[in-house]
This record gives sequence, structure tokens and C-alpha cells, in this order.
Amino acid sequence: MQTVKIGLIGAGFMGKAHVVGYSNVPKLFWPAPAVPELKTICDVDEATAKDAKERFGFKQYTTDWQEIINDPEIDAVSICTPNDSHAKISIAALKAGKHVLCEKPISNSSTEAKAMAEVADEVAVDGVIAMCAYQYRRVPAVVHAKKLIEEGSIGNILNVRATYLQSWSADEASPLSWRFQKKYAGAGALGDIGTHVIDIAQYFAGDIEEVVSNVKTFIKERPVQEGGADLLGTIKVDPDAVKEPVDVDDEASFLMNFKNGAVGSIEATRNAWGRNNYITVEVHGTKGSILFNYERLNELEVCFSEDLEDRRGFKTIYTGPAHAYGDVTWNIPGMNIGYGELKTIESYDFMKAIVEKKQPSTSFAEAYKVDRVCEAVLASSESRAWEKVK
Ligand code: 4PW
Repeated sequence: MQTVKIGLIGAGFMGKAHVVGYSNVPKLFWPAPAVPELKTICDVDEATAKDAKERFGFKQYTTDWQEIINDPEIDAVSICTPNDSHAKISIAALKAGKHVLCEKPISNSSTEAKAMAEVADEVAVDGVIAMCAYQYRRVPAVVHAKKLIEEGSIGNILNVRATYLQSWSADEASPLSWRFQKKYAGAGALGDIGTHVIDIAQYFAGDIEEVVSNVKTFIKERPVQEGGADLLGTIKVDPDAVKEPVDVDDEASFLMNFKNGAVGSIEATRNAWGRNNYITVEVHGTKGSILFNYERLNELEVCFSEDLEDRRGFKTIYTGPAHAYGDVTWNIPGMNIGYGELKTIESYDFMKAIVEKKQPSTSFAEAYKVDRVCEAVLASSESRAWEKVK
């Protein structure tokens, strides 16, 4: 069976998620399209890189990402670094003929994202794969929703209402990680989590044409943390520690019009006490409605207008072997999958794309579209008016 040698850049929270994904591909999907082999892990912090090598079972570690690009043995590169480095690493890797799985958002600027999509297109003719890790569109329930939409089960889409709400930065003692600094993150809640639901909204209803937004920063400074590791709010810093400014959004919400005539809304915040990974996407069509909530990711709520009036209402489908990625969802619906299996699904699709030489979603071109929507949202928050997605 073919093996794919992996170089992984960025050994923080997301690096761990990619490792869980790769390691479980042959365990959950068999025969696997290809078996990922963990070759080199890179982190700018040597102690982190060394520790990750041992813990995750890589053959070697480095603190210089160029070593991964220059290693002729490495077939594929996972990019799990802060957003500002996605473009330079992806472009270098693709030009070196390596397949790329890049974390989201694909970049901090649509100019960079465009360049990335162009390079991805150029190398695609040689069978080089470029994929952006918008993993939530791969949740079996989300894939099932897409199938129902495509089959026409809910008719023409009228409205897409989506939220991505978390609480981990609601505490003012949550440190100033790179996620609160524009030079690294580009944007705040909008870029970090809003982008996931923009991706799903466009997956379901096609391109967003224009937006009008409301964007705000409530916590204007945060305590500086020791070291650069991304702790996602799990460690609080002494609130009396030195503080530095937050220059990205806490809250981003917007109305949107799709090219196909549908309307909708998106809200994103990491400051919503009680909401943890609250991704909801509700779609209303001319013949029914669909509701997905990631906090109940093994379920899809559906309502069909053709049901008799006295029993019409939302009903729950529990995903399992009958649905997409049935192998990974264990034998009986209700046994349930979680974030680890979702990253495994993503790694499986990446391996499959490499073997079949077929560009997967979310392609760099689609991820570039997400960045363009973000730019329109930020432009609208300045102009206080509807802005076209350029
Ligand atoms: O992409 C998102 C992240 O930046 C993730 O899906 C969850 O929220 C986990 O970390 C942040």
C-alpha cells in the first residue's frame, strides 16, 4: 500500500489535531487510500518541536520549516501555523511539488489567497493537491444536509442562518495569543471561526454576493502571555499582568445576499458564555428546513412541508453507517463521532485526493472566496453600508 510521508509545521493545538487525523486513517478506514507516515515535525520553539516528535511519533524534528520543503522524501505538508505564514509556506511547498493541507483561514488577505489559488491551479496539472482545512463541511450530518439540498428535498433555498459561537475568550484574563493580533491573525472571531460557517453557507447555497455587517471589539486589551503557544483560553493570565491592545474583532455579524437570490445571516463570537463550539446552520427552503448544530454533530434536524400537517415538524436523523464516511462513524448510529474522527475524515480525504490526483474541497480557490467575503464584511463595518464581495 502507498505511504505518504508527512512534514507537519506548527506543533500546537492544531498540529495535534492533524496528527490524530493522520494516525487514525488506516485504523478507521480500511483499506486506506494511502497510509500517512509521520516523518518530520517543525515548530519554531525547539522544546515544543522535540517534545512533539516523541509524543506523536515523528522520525525527526526541526525548527526551520524550509527543511521540510527541501526534504525530497517528504510527500505532503500540513500547515498548522498562525495565519500570516500560510501563504509563504503553502506556495513554497506546492512549488516544491508537495501536497498541501493548510489550516484556515487560507490567508489574511485576499491578495495572498489569490496567489495561493493560482499556484494551486498551476501545480494541479502535475497531480499536486492543495486543500484548505475547513473540516466542518465534512461532518457526516453536514454532508447529508448537502445531499438533501442537492436532491431538492427542501426545495429552493430561501434563507441560510448560521452562527459560530464560543466562550473561550469571554474572560478578560484569556491571554493575548496570536489570535488577538491583526499582524498574525488578520481578523478576530470573523477570520478564526466565522470563516467556517461562511464556507458551509457557500457549500450549501453557492456564492455570497453582498454583505452588510456589524463588527465590534469589546475587550480592547489582554494580558500578555509567556511564550507563543496557542492555549485557546485554557490558561488564564494574571489580569494585572502587562496588557497589550487587541486589534481584531470580538463580534462579527452580518446579513448576506447570495448570487442565487437566497438571503441569510452569520454571527461569530468567542465571547458567548455557555456556547462552546456552537456552530449552527439552519437552512429554510421552499419545501422544508434543515438544522445542524455541531454540539450535537451526530444529528441532523429536518422538516418537510409535504408531511401531513398534524405531524409536520423537525425530526432527528442520527448519522451512522448509512451516511457519508460510514466507516468512521462506528457500527450503530448513536455510537457517535467527535473532533478526532472528523480530523481523520479530513486526512482520509486528503490521502484519497493524493492517490486519485483529484482536487478535493475545500480547494484553495474556494478558500480564497471565503477570504473575499471576510474582506467585504470588514469593509462594510467601515462604510456602514452593503458591500459587494469582490
Ligand atoms: O478553526 C477553529 C479554531 O481556530 C476551530 O474549529 C476551533 O476554534 C478550535 O480552535 C478554534
